[in-house]
Amino acid sequence: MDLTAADVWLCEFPLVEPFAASHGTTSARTVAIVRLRSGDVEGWGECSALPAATYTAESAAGCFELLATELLPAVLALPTAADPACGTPGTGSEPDDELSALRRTRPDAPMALAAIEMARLDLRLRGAGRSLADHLGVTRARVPAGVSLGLDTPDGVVARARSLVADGYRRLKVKIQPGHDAAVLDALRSDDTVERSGAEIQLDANGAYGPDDLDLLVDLVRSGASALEQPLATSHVDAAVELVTRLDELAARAGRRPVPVVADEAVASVGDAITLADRGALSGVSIKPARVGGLTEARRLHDLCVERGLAATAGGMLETGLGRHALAALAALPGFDLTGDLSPAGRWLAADAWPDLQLIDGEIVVPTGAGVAPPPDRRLLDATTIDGREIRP
Ligand code: OSB
Ligand code: MG
Repeated sequence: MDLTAADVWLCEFPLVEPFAASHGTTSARTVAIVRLRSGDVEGWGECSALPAATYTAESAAGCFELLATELLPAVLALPTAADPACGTPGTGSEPDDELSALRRTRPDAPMALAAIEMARLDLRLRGAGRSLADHLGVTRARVPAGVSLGLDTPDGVVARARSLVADGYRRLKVKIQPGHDAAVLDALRSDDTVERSGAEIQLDANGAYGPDDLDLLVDLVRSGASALEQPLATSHVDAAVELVTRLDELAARAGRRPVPVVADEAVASVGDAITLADRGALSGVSIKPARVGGLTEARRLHDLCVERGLAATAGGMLETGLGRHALAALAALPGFDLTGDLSPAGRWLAADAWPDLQLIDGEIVVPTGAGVAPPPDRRLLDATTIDGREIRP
């Protein structure tokens, strides 16, 4: 399957509302999209880097440029796959070896490379008439839906939470930072509508706390948080060890499973997760395909979490319907025991070129069509395009 052309777009999708986290506020979703062509067959890939390099060092526009000038020209020179049936069905972990040289020269571009990996996989799966869910060997047809809430006042968070539990969500991941934490959680826990829904409340700080904040973080767990995602900045490994230890002790006294300290920004690879797990600095991982360089590494991280008894959650990046389809298939693997960022793209995007995930009775339907996702509506894609390039071999 030789590639005949590649395209990359920089698109801007309007957001339903701005999304605020301790690393910054996103007001419109600029996103880089890749298409690979082999004759009549197309493969699409999303680069989930955010509009600005806040969460990680990559940005959508920076990735667009890198893809157009360096990565896609290099990819056009590679064979797509020796085996058009994509390796052994159901293992999902066969390495895309042809990409490994590029990964070594560009360790700083996991999100751009994840887009290429997704497009290559989509192309191969579409050619073989197989779904991503089948390729990964997933076991579930539906997964519990989960949704994130940006930083806001306690009243603002509660108002949004009420409408989200009415939509069927039973897991809310609430952004916190110093000054926007205990009061927000207390307001949620004392709201009748939210409490009666039985929704669990996870907290995500994007690394906004330090070693002096451990008492506060433990108190958030005492007040009912069901997970702490990246509470400490990635450099505070010793403090993370102490936090994990204190939460383990708290759970042992209560005879319960510990509330997990979930690493997000701190884990860029399976190697990072092993290092932190060996030190006792995490008890769960938010597995984001983009952050770790693609679905193959995400699958390996899932397998590691199962092997080590770590909590695993499928992490989102405000993706379009394309990235959200990939996330839903991944999240259907059996080791994802913590509800992830599994909301339709429409929770964030006011317009999208891709069909969206289906949310039914608080669950997301795992897509089973050929490829990673259905193809986009080209008129909508063109209408949101800021820049586009075609690359020929
Ligand atoms: O920290 O989990 C995060 C979005 C972009 C970058 C980082 C994060 C997030 C989210 C949104 O929390 C989750 C989602 O896409 O639903
Ligand atoms: Mg996070």
